[in-house]
Amino acid sequence: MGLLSFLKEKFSKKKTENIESYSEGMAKSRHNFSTKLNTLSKKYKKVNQEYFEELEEILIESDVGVKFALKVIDEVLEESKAKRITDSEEINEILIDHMFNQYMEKGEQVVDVRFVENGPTVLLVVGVNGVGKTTTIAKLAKRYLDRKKSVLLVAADTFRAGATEQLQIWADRLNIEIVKGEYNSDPSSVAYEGMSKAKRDNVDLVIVDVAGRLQSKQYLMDELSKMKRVISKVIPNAPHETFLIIDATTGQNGVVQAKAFAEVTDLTGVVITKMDGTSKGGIILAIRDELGVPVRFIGLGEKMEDLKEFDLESYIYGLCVEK
Ligand SMILES: Nc1nc2c(ncn2[C@@H]2O[C@H](COP(=O)(O)OP(=O)(O)OP(=O)(O)O)[C@@H](O)[C@H]2O)c(=O)[nH]1
Ligand SMILES: [Mg+2]
Repeated sequence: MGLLSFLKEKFSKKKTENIESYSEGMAKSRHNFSTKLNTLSKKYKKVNQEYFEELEEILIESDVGVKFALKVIDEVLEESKAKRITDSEEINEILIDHMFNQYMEKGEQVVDVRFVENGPTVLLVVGVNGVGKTTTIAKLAKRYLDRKKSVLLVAADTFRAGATEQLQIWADRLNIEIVKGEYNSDPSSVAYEGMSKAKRDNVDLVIVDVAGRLQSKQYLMDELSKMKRVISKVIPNAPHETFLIIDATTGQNGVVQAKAFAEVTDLTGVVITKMDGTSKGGIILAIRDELGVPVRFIGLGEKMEDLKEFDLESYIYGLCVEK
């Protein structure tokens, strides 16, 4: 049995809350991908060269990236030849299997922040303006507060007017403390202050909101390495996690951003926001393919509870199966 049949059976028996959110949040992506796939298999009962060309187009249009699309299609061709399969619906099942496996094979699967045993765990959150950093930080803070962890926020995004105030609003709502600097002050000194306070108060989790200004790679590298140096001076081995936030609606531009950040700093996770606002949900596969870094969470809406753990099975189901 292919993965798709397995998932249909699994989730039809038990509709988890997660699967409902994925199904709902990924409706646009599903319409773009799965509807086209079904139309294609109706057009070609038996597959041929043209079928695979159109399939490639569908994959690329869903933003999985050209490299990923070609790789997966090669695999599907090989398997279908070896097994002498020509039925297009069966081929589509094989395609989904390979998309899933590609993600799995790329590296580790991990979702939650990995907490260190002693002292504060430091999570850096980086990303360019407007991708959803601040709201994601608030959602993550809430998640760990609900799990009885103490959380401190550090507003090291001092470059955008209003960024600190926004984080302050969230800190007030969540009733947690925040360390912040003046507008345009040195982000590293805010981070230093934040780490000192985290250590003094022995908080469990410190989340640092960092501006990712992409003027040039050298600039970004200098900025991030200075920040990390300062942090590790106060808390050895920190930051323990660095999450990059990518806005799914930016498509291939998001992939370019991801590559740029990965080149200058060690990312331990990616959070993909605004999945509900895009029809190109393949971006998750593209980023995993390019970076190998695990997707930790995905944003499926603007509300607090819309930040979900990334689950590959739910994602594939959301992308492929009409409710
Ligand atoms: N639909 C949807 N909207 C989201 C999601 N995540 C964030 N947003 C919205 O995206 C907008 C920008 O979010 P912010 O958190 O302010 O982004 P930021 O990266 O901190 O932005 P700057 O501080 O301006 O650089 C807000 O209107 C959020 O409500 C999501 O998963 N789905
Ligand atoms: Mg912000």
